[in-house]
Formats: sequence, C-alpha cells, structure tokens
Amino acid sequence: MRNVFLSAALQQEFERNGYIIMPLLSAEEVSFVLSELQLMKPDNNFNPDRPPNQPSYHLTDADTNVEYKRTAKNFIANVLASHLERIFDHYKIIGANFIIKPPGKGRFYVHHDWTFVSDPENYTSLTLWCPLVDTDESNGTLQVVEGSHRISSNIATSNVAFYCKNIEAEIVEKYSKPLCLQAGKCIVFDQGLLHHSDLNSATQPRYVMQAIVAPAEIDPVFYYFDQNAPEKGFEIFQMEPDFFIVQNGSHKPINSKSLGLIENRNKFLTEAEFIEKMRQKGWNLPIGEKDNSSLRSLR
Ligand SMILES: O=C(O)CCC(=O)C(=O)O
Ligand SMILES: [Fe+2]
Repeated sequence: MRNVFLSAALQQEFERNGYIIMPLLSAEEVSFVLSELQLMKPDNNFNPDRPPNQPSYHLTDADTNVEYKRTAKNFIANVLASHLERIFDHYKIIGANFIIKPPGKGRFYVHHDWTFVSDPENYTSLTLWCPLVDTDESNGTLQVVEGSHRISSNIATSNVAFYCKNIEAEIVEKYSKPLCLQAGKCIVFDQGLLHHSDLNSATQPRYVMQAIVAPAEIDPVFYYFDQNAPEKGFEIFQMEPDFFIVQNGSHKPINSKSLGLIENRNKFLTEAEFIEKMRQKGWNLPIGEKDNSSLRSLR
C-alpha cells in the first residue's frame, strides 16, 4: 500500500484504525475561513431544503452555482496547501467542500466514501474533515467504524449499493463511535472507512471544511454506474481537475475520457459476515447496544 503520512507514527495508527485525528488549523485560520465563508454565495444559501426523506445538508459539490463551487474549492486548496505538504507524503487535492448542517438538519447515512483510484488494492484516496466549530453528538459530529477500512473491495460511487446496505441500522446502533473534535482539529480517513453522522440538534449551524486527497502521481477516476443498465458494471472515467465543479456526480460524466468497463462485484454482507471480516482484521466487535460511556473522548 502506498504510504500516506510523512510521520511513521501517524502512518501506523492510520493503517490500524483507518483514520487519524490531528491538529490542523490555528484559531486564527479557523476564524479567517469562517469569515470568508460568510462572503460566499451558494445558490442554496447554505440551507438546502430537500424532501423530508432526503438528507438536508449543504455540500459544496451539490450546489448549482459553478462560480461558488470554484471559489470555495480554490479557497480551501489555498488554506490547506502548506498543511498538506507538512502532513502527507505527496498527496494532492481532488475535491473540496464546505459541509454545513443547519440546526435540525443534516443526517448522513452509513457509507464509505467514493472510490477515486483505479487500483484500490494499492492506493487509496482520503478524506480530510476539519470542523470550524467544536463538534460532538449534539451537533451531528462524524461517527466512524474503527478498522472497517480494508474489509471489502467494493467500489463506492453514486447510484450503486455496496456491502453495508443491509446492515446500516446495526452499524449505527452497535459498531460506530462518535469522534468529538475541537474546531481546527481534523480527521483524516481512508476512503473505505465506514462512517455516518446524525442531525444537528444544536441551535447553531455545524460548519466543516473537507478535502479529498489522492497520491500526487495517480490520475483519479470516477466510477459511473448506470442503474438502468446494471449488467454493464462500472464505466471508469478519467477525472479532470475541476471534475466536481463542472460535473454532476449523479450523472454520466460529459466530455470526460472513458477508460473502459469493469464488472460490478459489490456484494452485500450480513451482520455475521461483517463481524467475521472485522475479526479477521483483528477487531472483536462488541455484541449488543453501543456503550457510549466507554467511547474514547478526544477533547
Ligand atoms: O460531515 C459529515 O457529517 C459527514 C461528511 C462525510 O461523509 C464526508 O466528508 O465524507
Ligand atoms: Fe463520507
């Protein structure tokens, strides 16, 4: 597996757990990002309204204002440039978002992040998730299944189901843990780590700055799955640098280079199979309800 971090200690922790937590932005940088963010003008005004059965959070890539998306991505890339150099072993940004949960909104269902590498056995992309306000369960912080990052080789992308589909409730109830962060700290996680987050039940919005990074030497790819022709499997497209600014991640890419088709081998796991796969990786999962008293506090 291609190295991720410059620090050997971080690399070791990342390989075992699928994520690490570390300080990222200073208090001044956090205030700067929050104040610049207030000047940006997404079409949904950071407060999307979706039907009650759909998650309602602001995600930069899902906005319809291309100008705003470009400004936000360039801004995040500038803020992160020097930090990425000191943390990662030659990684580049392939996507960047503000993720904002207005009060009472913003659940993310259990998922792992989309696959953006053509050789997932040897490479991974990563998500860097940096809250700009303190986060805990009350405002819908990130919850992760520690160690779940290399238990399956399923391809994740839009419009396709993958292995956790039938066990989402069990994962939320029993196997994930909330990570509480102070503003400016960040979680960096493997694209394969299972995670989710709850509604923001606090009175203030939950602001997060996020970036997706990939090894500098690889050409990231987008796996397109056509629900109307599932027998075709995935069509792999090269991702141009502004892919998420100009493309709609739910549709077939327009004017991107196709690299061919691969079979869809995604297979749903039962809870017993999930537990067994985790056990094979050295994780003995607790059976029964989550015991929140034993969860590690990271403040
Ligand atoms: O912000 C959240 O609560 C979830 C974000 C997420 O799933 C991601 O950044 O990959
Ligand atoms: Fe995610």
